Amino acid sequence: MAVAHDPGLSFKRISVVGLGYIGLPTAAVFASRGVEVIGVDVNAHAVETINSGRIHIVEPDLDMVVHAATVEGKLRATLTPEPAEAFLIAVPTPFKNDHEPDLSYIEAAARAIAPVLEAGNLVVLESTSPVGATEQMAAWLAAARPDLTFPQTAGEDSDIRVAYCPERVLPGHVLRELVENDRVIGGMTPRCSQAACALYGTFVQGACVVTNARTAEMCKLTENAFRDVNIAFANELSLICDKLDISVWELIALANRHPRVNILQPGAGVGGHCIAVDPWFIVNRTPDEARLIHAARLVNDSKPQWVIGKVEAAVAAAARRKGCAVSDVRIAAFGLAFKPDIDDLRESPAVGIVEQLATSFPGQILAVEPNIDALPARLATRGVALADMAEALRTADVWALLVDHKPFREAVPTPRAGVEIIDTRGIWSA
Ligand code: SAJ
Repeated sequence: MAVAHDPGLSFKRISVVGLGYIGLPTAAVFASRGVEVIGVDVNAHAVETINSGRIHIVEPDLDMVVHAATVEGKLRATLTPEPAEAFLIAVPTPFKNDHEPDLSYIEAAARAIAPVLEAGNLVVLESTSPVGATEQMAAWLAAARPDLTFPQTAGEDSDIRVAYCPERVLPGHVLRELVENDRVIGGMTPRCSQAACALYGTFVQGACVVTNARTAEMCKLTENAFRDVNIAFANELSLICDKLDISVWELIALANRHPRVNILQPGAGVGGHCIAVDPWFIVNRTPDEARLIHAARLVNDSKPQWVIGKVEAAVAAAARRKGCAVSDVRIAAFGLAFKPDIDDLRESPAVGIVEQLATSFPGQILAVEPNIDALPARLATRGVALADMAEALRTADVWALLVDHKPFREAVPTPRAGVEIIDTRGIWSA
């Protein structure tokens, strides 16, 4: 149910807890709409950087918005929470070794804001979370503040309103998607939802669609699990086609001509901070039921190892053809980021592939990554060299295309005689 924003409810001073990839853009967008925003983070470097009008993360145009918000005095960062009308919690929710969700950051944030909560406040959880996390957060808050009432016991009459409102923005397009995307609002009671709708109505142009907290939690996980399953289908097809000597790129293009078929693209694996993580929150809670979602995770997680096997075979073939030792074969890896046209190397399958190859082929690897100036330490210390595209194409015997960045898509190279190509994205061999 889409809800009209209640003009009677307006927020003049809010607090965003966790100033990372979601919290900082959200804080900046609220501030740009004239709301006074207190950003809270445990990272002193982040707090200092933001207060000086700069940013500590990479996202197009975010630096300008944060700069303007701090200069106008609308955004201020601090290590310690202060009173506010609404609190948005956007802290990490990683998983532990056995894929058990780790809610310790949410617990720490709840305990940190509890002392400054006042009757009438709204607390919104935005972090991607397993089902039940919002109720758990409300329980932590209630335990810390027995003098206040919460929705789990007081229902509609609670002093504090609590809701789950997941972010669903695409890295690289965060500022636009924050404003334009529809927003799922999962209040613990209808009044909690109403308050959260009023809060997001400050800047959201998409619809604010109301449900309960558990459905909203599951909705976020479902969106990313849906994408993971679809990418796994494409990745599995790439393995099948390789075995059957069929071009998977041609196959997918042909199949996608069917009016109800829309297969995604295979790649070197699934990276980033969301799609490779969130489906595990479903599998962990319902292991017997989530069989397809689990299988998709395993398919996508195994793809980098398959690519490494292909590169190793290509190196052996190149050595045979040149009549040289394997250690004399030069390998070029094109792309290190976790997806095209960004500079984010964290949780990137390409980095893992190059790192493992560098152990097997020390001093033989050139990495071409047009979006960075220096290699991460885990590659530099293993003897990988950062090269430009022309040098890598001129000198390498094996070309491993790992990420389809724009420069690679736009300048499709003509292979030198004998060059071995492993094209994980189908742009140089399709
Ligand atoms: N990938 C493929 N083939 C494809 C599409 C993607 O191999 O056809 C790979 C990418 O190369 C990358 C990984 O999947 O390694 C994830 O990239 P992505 O662009 O699919 O997603 P993210 O992680 O950047 O952002 C996702 C988005 N979720 C969905 O599209 C359902 C975004 O809207 C979410 O807000 C974000 O996760 C999040 O924060 O949860």
